[in-house]
Amino acid sequence: MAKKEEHTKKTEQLKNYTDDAQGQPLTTRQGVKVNDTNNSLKAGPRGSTLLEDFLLREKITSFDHERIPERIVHARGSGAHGYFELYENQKQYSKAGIFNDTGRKTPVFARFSTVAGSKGSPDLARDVRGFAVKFYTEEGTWDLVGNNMPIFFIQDAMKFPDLIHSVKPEPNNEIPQAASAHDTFYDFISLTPETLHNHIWAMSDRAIPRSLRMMEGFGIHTYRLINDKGESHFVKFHWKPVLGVHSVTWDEAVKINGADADFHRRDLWEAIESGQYPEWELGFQIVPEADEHKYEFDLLDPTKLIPEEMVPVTIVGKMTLNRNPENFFAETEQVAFLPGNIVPGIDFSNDPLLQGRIFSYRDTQLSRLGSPNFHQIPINQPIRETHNNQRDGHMQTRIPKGQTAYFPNTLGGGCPHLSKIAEGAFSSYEERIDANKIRTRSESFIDFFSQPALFYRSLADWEKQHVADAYSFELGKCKQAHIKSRMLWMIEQINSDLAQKIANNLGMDIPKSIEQPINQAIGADSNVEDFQPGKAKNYLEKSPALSQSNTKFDSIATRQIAVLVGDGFAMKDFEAMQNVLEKEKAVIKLIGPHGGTIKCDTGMEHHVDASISTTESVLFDAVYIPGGKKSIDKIMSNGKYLKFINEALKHCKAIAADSEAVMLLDKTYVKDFKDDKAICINCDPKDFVKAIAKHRNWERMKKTDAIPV
Ligand code: HDE
Repeated sequence: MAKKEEHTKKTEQLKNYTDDAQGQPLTTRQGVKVNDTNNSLKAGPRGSTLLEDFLLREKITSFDHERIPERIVHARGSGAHGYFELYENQKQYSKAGIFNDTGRKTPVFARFSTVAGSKGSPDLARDVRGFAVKFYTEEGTWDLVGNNMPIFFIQDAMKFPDLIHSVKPEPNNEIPQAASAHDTFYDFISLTPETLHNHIWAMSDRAIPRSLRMMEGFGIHTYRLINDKGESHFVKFHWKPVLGVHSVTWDEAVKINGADADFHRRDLWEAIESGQYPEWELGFQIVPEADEHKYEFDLLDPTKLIPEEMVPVTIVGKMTLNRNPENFFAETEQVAFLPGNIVPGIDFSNDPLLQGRIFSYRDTQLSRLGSPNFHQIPINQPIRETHNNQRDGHMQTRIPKGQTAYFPNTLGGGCPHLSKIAEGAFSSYEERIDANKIRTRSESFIDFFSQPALFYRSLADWEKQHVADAYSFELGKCKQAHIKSRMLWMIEQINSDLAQKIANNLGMDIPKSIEQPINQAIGADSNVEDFQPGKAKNYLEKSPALSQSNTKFDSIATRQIAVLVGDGFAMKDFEAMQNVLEKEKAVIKLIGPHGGTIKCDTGMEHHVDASISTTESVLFDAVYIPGGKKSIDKIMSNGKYLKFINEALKHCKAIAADSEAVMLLDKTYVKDFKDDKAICINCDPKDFVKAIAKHRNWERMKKTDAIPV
């Protein structure tokens, strides 16, 4: 599909900064035309090289300084442009233009990331995913910098460096990369029980998404919406993916990291290039001021979610990502998100994690991007004009006119002048606060087991199994028995069955008690007893919204279907399947024994998308094998094809085969799964579509352990 031209104000603005070298001569950075960029200036053909060579110096100096520090967290990321549209006016809650004007297309730039790994780490690490959106609104830029899980590991910004130091590669040997399965992380987690809720999410399938386009996003913190009467409502922001929430298995994740370390980045890029634009709906969970203390948890505690069954999510609009960046560095790398970027109509709550973030992000950009002028980098520029008396600094690219750079002034005509709130100026919500200055943690935050227990109870059996497997893998990689033992005790507070399964896998016993205090994230002069969690409370038996088994299963758009073929494959079978799959917008890839082209049984030539030796089963959502005796004979003699099918089977994917291809299935483990709902033999292609739309047949998991791939 052709790329649609986009005309958001941000796109128009960015066009002024793009360079296009098509048809242009190579010049120096000063504009001088160059006739040789291959050889340095020398004293004679064999040197030495002359200091005078300004062309060499310019080229090499620029190269020497190409790198900027990678983000301390969220270094590995992928971004895209798009827009946000509001469904219905939300003026009862917020006076923000973006939530008032249904006619607007607010430009956005979104960046998705892993947290722990370096910039070049693989996409399928078990990790939280960042979900950051910059809204270029008419009233200034609003950044909603969230994650794909609705809670965070810690309750106070003061603990962030500790958390990140524990999960990053260990400082003595810089091992392991992009992995939480190591002693320092579990040392910290086991001593800091506030982390357990986010941690169990990280052990769930949410930490290994099938696609960035198939994960939820959450603002996490409670924010405020402010209406034009100055009234405040608490709000939690949710992003719901139109394609539903889907994940891969851990075995796939590990293999994808080797087969295509850019799996998520490529998937996002290709979906947008092909016109299958990723979409998320934005939702509000609104809590009136009067209900602030109504719940069993504190709204200011970022380790707690508000179950959707207690406060429903109201969908208010949709974000569509429809344009890939022109240049990764200029846009995705240089984009600077700041939770402190808010606009009138939106305000902060006193969540102590959020409060610290408001400071941290601006600070980090100073060392990452090198100057307080980072807002002038094109991707970071607001779409409305900016005027103030902040001046100078490294890389100032504007030329502020006039004699004055202070306020108040007469010499500059009093400009830039102030605006009243009624004219759109920001003013902070006038919350009444009457308190002592105190360094402590609120006692209302000290419940660490209830919500992880709710999360686990709400999962389907197959999800629970994945969680048990993940804990077993992670703790199995830890070396220190005392850390694993402490973790087992903690997990038992969440769920005894889960703890027992993990203990069995570790070959350990769950300890009856552990060293006190359980919670060590307190001050030395605090009364320790006041900060120890009690048993898990059960204020809601289950929250179905937390389980991926209740997500959407209605589309196979952009799903990658591997069609395994050899020369002479049956065109009739293939065509019937192709027509139905393509109508549903699935992406069909022909996997041949060799690259180039391949002939079907009618003699027609087909382009081979990948030869079997260059691709892997884990990169696809489903497998189809058309008949054709010659083709099947060829495929059957190649073990990689058999492995391909067995792996798809093990990962619970839909597999379809027609006519002679059934003989091939009999050479694989599929022969033992013929009554499986997602094995489609000589079936109506529409049934295959239904099986793919289900994402996986997780029922199959009960029998797949025996498959040796
Ligand atoms: Fe971040 N975080 N964070 N974080 N975070 C950064 O800012 C920080 C937290 C999140 O695509 C850094 O520009 C502190 C919660 C995302 O560019 C840094 C605390 C949530 C991204 C930083 C948190 C996030 C970051 C590193 C505890 C979900 C990537 C580079 C108080 C609501 C944004 C940068 C992008 C990035 C600090 C906790 C999400 C160092 C101090 C909670 C999605 O400033």
